[in-house]
Amino acid sequence: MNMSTLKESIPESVENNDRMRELKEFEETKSGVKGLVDSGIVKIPKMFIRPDDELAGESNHGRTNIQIINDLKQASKDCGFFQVLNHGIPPSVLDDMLEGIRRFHEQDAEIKKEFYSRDLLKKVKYASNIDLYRSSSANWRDTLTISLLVSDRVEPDELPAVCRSSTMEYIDQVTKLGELLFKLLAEALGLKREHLVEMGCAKGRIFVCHYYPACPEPELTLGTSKHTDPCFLTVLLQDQIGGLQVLNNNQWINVQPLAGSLVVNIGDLFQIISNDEFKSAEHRVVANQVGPRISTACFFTAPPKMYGPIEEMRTEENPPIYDKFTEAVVENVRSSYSVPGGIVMREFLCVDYLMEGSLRFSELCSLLEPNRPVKTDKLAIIGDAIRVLNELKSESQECKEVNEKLLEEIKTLKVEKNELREEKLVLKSDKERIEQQLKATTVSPSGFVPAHPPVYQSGVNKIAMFPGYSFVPMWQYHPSSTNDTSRDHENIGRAA
Ligand SMILES: O=C(O)CCC(=O)C(=O)O
Repeated sequence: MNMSTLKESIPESVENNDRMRELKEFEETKSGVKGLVDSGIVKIPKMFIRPDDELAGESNHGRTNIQIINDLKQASKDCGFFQVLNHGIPPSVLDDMLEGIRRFHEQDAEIKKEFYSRDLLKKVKYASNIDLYRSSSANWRDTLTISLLVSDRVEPDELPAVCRSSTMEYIDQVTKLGELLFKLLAEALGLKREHLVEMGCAKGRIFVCHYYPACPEPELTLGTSKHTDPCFLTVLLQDQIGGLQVLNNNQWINVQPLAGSLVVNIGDLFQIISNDEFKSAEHRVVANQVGPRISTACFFTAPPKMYGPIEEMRTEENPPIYDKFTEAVVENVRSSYSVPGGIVMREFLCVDYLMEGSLRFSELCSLLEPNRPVKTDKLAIIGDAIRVLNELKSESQECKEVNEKLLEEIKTLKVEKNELREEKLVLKSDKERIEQQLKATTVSPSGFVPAHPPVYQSGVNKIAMFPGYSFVPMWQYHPSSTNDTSRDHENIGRAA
């Protein structure tokens, strides 16, 4: 190989001058990697350090990518929980995050109170027991929640000042790790590496930053009650106190804190889309006389759309166990139980249950009692349906009776209307006749007075010939002593 071919063999992508200088210096030592070791280095040079996603996915201290994927697969199938080391997040980022949470919870109560809220739409809030009003007993725990569901960014000044920079850094690092885990888990399911990320599984994130104070009577309560996570995947950072337990083969197993590690567990949505290949396991945190214990869980969840077992996970031997459902259904079911819905939710979404009409029952329940938690007790729903049907039936009977009365009234009004119409016709023809008579009266040359009942005016010896006409003198009274009528027949002509 001559010099020109050697030059050409330097990859084109190596544009960065620093990197080129580092490579050349290394080359010039002509001592290789052994030379580096012999020189006594304690940190490996930058040129050997691979990108984050390759680090966790490929190098892994002598274990091949295939081995890692197989281990992930096994753990996700058997137990749904595993711990990761060499994940690429520097230990200082983990320590700072835990320290920041401690500072938040231990700061002046008045400052902390400004964040106290149960508003679901609030991005950053603090409260004791997220499910305080829904659970049967409260947990010995307070939580600062940072939700990146509605918007996938949080601005530094939205975070409490005491944990601002550590939290920003941790969110950033865990987001990247989450994407890497989804890629590896997709491969573990035999899917395309990008499949789950493209589905949006890593998009929505909720960080819950727990503070478990030392408890004077730990045997009487719990730090976190038994549940499964209603998300795709959870990445949990815990301090060294311990207390997290996972249920495996009906036994509570301690998840021993390992310095620098992160605990990962499969959530309900992952169990559903993997068609039960992966398990969403129940877990809890016991209360402790020693404390405080600090932990932070990042729930990876997804935007609302239809989910169901992934096409590739359904085969003839592996028919879908769950039907398609929307996040809204999940939310509905979840909200009817002590948060989170977990196993009940998965069972609710099971095809078998759907076949029995569970979903229909849930729809019926929402119709009967909108804005109330959905019941799953079918008998209770049927009871409600019967009650509402009876109410509707008696309302409909009342409506029928009112309707009949109204019809009757309409009939009477119609008859009255017809009578009025006839009367109107009679009046109209009367009017026309009178007008004609009137016309005839006005044109009569002989002073013909129309035949019409005279109108008498009391006390006046005059008669009104017709309404509207002036009174016409018809006769005058003369006492008989002054009037001689004996010759009237000669003096006055015969009446016409
Ligand atoms: O604090 C822990 O270790 C676990 C917390 C947890 O299970 C949860 O937030 O869902």
